[in-house]
Amino acid sequence: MIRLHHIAQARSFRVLWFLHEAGLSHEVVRHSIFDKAIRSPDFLALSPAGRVPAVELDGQTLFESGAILELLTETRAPHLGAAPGDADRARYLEWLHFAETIGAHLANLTQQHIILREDHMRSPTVMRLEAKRLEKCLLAAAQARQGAGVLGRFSTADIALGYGLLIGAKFLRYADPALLAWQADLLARPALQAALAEDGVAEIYTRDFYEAPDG
Ligand SMILES: N[C@@H](CCC(=O)N[C@@H](CS)C(=O)NCC(=O)O)C(=O)O
Repeated sequence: MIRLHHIAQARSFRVLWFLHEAGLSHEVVRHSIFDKAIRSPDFLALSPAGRVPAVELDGQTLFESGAILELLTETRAPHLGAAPGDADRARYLEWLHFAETIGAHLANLTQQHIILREDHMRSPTVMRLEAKRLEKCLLAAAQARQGAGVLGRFSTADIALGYGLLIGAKFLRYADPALLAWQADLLARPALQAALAEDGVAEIYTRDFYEAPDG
C-alpha cells in the first residue's frame, strides 16, 4: 500500500505523477497548505518539519520528494531509474537532485508573490532575480534533454525536473523553443494528465500568472 500525503500543486505532485507513470495503485491523503493539520503531532510524526510530500509505504514512512522518488523507483519501477553500476547513474542522480535547485527558486518566488501578503514585505528585486535564476536552471535542464528525457529516455529525473517546468510557468512566460518543446512533450503524457486530474483544487497558485511588479 502506498499512501501519499499531498497538497495540490505542491512538491508532492512529483510523487503523484510518478505513481501514475509507474502504474502503481495508491491512496491520496489531501492536506491544505493554509491550515494547521500539517502542524499536528500526527503529521509531524510523518514529516518533522510539517512538509509535503510524506508517504506511508507498507508500514514504513518517508518524507522529502527526492528521497521518495529515488526509493520508489528503485523498489517499484526500476525501468524509470538508473541503478548503481548503470552507465547513466551519475547523470540520473545529478538531474534528479538538480530538481531541488529549481525547487528552491520556486519556493522563493512562491513566498514573494503568494505567502507574503502585504506589498511592503515583498521585494520586486528578489522577484525578478529569482525568476531569472529559475529560467537559467530550466534552460539548463531543457538543453540537457535528448529525446524523451535527460537520459535519452523518460526517467524519474524528468518527473522531478518537469514539476519545476510546470510550476515555473506561473512566474515565467516561456519563449525559448527548448522550454516550449519540453512543456509540450510533458503535457502529451497520459500519466501527467492523469496526475493533473487527481491533483485536487488549486489553492497555492490560484492565478494563471504572477507578474513581478516594476521597481
Ligand atoms: N525539499 C522538500 C520540500 C518540501 C516542501 O517544502 N513542501 C512544501 C510544499 S511545496 C510544504 O509542505 N510547505 C508547507 C509549509 O512550508 O508549511 C521536498 O522536496 O519534499
